[in-house]
Amino acid sequence: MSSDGVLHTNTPLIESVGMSRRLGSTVYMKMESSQPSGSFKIRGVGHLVQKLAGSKSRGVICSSGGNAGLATAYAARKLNIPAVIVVPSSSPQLVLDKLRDHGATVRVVGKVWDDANAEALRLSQSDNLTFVPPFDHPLVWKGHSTIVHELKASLPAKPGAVVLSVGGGGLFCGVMEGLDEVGWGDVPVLCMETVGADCLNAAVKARCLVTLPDITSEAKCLGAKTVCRQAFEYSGRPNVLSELVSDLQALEAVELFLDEERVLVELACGASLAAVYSGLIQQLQAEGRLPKPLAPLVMIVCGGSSVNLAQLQYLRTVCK
Ligand code: PLV
Repeated sequence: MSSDGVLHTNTPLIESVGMSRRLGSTVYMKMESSQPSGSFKIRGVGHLVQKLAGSKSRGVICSSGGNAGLATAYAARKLNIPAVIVVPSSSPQLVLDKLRDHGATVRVVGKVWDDANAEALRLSQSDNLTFVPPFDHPLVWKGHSTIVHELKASLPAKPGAVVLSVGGGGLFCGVMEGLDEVGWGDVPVLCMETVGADCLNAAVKARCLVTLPDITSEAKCLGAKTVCRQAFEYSGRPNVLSELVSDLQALEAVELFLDEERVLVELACGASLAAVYSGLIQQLQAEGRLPKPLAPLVMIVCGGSSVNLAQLQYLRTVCK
């Protein structure tokens, strides 16, 4: 915890020479992978837990694909309150181990995050625990919006675009809120998902909220079946783009990022990295959907802890 009582850290903003060379314009990486819980999630979850739970709470309960749970477990440990984390069976063992290392009680319920969420909501009432929603809450968005305030303090001028990954849409909502607050509301925002965890893209195409029948992507941390309403509403703005990559493109991006930047991130983050590495942004520029040349682009390296070398090898065998 920092001296001002905030649970997240102000993360580095680093120029990526490799990504800049590929894109033909400067790319800055906002290194959320270096947050104490391994992802940006501690910003929003930390803020919510501090506001709603505090040290008098009987405890907190979070439904998570992994990273929101880790952020909750970390926050609860810092505040000395108990944490219960409900994860679906798709969460790898390494996440369950990390959650227990933080002292959290772990429950594995259902196949995908939506199943775990229903159980967490039920337990929050029966056991009188403070419910921590991983993405759909204004306090979570407020916490995530600090990313943009840090960008504003570090960048000399407005970025050309911001690239981020979308699961349930909490990060997207927080970034949109922050952009509005600092007067950058017209900056293009590229929302990235993988095929099979594409609830925002499906909603954009259908022009209404859509519940996916299943999560078929290996990027389980993007695997909410329905995007939150606020994210859908932001997606109607003319400066918002929603695009998809395959699991394989996301995995190749994770591998290239590890080689070039020496940082290991999750497939959920690889979806964003693939926007540069797969040539998608260059294609959007060619189609006139993003400006060319582009002012410095900000890549939100959202991070994620559901990955190690063994998991990477496993993903090699299953990603298509
Ligand atoms: N993961 C959530 C939701 O899972 C969780 O419970 O951890 N990048 C990483 C590394 C993430 O872990 C997540 C969300 C996202 C991106 C997307 O963030 P969101 O949900 O705010 O759009 C089902």
